[in-house]
Amino acid sequence: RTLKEAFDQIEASSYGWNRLFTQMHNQMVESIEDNRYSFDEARKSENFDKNRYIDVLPYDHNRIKLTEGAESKVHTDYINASPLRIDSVGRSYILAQGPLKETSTDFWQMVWDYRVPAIIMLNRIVEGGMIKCYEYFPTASTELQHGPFSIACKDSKNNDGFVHRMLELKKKGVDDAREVHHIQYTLWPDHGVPPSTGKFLSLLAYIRNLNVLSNSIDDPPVVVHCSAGIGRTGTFVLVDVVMKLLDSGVAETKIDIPGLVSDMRKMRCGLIQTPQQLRFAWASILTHLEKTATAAATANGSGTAKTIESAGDEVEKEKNGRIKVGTEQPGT
Ligand code: PTR
Ligand code: PTR
Repeated sequence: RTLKEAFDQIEASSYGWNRLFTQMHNQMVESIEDNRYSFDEARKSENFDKNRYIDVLPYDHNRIKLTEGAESKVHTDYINASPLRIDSVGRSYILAQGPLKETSTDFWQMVWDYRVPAIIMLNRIVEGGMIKCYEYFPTASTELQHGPFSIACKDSKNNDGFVHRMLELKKKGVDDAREVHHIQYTLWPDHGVPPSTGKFLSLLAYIRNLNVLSNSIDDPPVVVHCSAGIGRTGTFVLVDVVMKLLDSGVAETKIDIPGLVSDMRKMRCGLIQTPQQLRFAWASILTHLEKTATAAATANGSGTAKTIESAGDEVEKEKNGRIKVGTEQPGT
């Protein structure tokens, strides 16, 4: 089955996305209840306050360890962040929660330790009147100090829906200034989806063009974060990974999106938070496939490539209430 056929099949049932999502969730809960995955380090008293949400923790078996506990209140190697590696396509990311004031130095320590070339931030500082992330980065021509690190903003450009900042990171006593890209997407509410697949794909295309995403597992990882570092972060990474699989020549009929999400969730829990986020990621991939097909047809000179009804438009329709998704409970 093509990805479009699989999508349409889920779509055909009014509770298709909820059912699929619940199945994936239950699988994960079973493994956690089986104690196959533990969060002991995250729950230790000296680390617990370093978590933004008590229910979003990195697994013991797959967490980022700091080389130094930096200057946080309690000196440990703990940070709420998980490596995510997809070996077959050479992608390596660090998925993290939005830093707290108390963990900002740890965050910069992580960026330094792993030679992170770019930080992709998918949230705003304040959402729905609540603070969702500490402002750990400089926004103007100011320089911030976090423990032994100083971070300066060298350049800032506003794009359609996102801000691209060029930061310079220095560590006290080390003669080395590192450039770190900071891309902040501002159109994505937590537990929600971006306004359209097209807009989201332009952000992804922009980031891909910066050449900061790894192509080999030995390349340094980018950091992707939102508030909890699971919902929006998981959705973003899923789309990038599937596009990379397609780029590398894997046939779309061989790509199992739910299976991929389940594998990714073994590396960080809760990736992709809602059935709508899963649907949005899938729809974005379909929009990408259509664009590639249209471009190929045009390049072949056929010139008659008809725009297939885009999955992105369907997301719009859903907003307008013309397509109902997931309004029924699974199993009913
Ligand atoms: N318990 C929190 C909540 O549901 O509000 C955890 C949480 C917060 C989970 C935000 C996901 C969130 O979204 P994101 O990972 O996209 O920041
Ligand atoms: N809330 C659980 C806990 O604090 O132990 C962790 C948990 C997270 C459990 C996610 C299940 C989860 O499932 P999924 O990855 O399918 O969202």
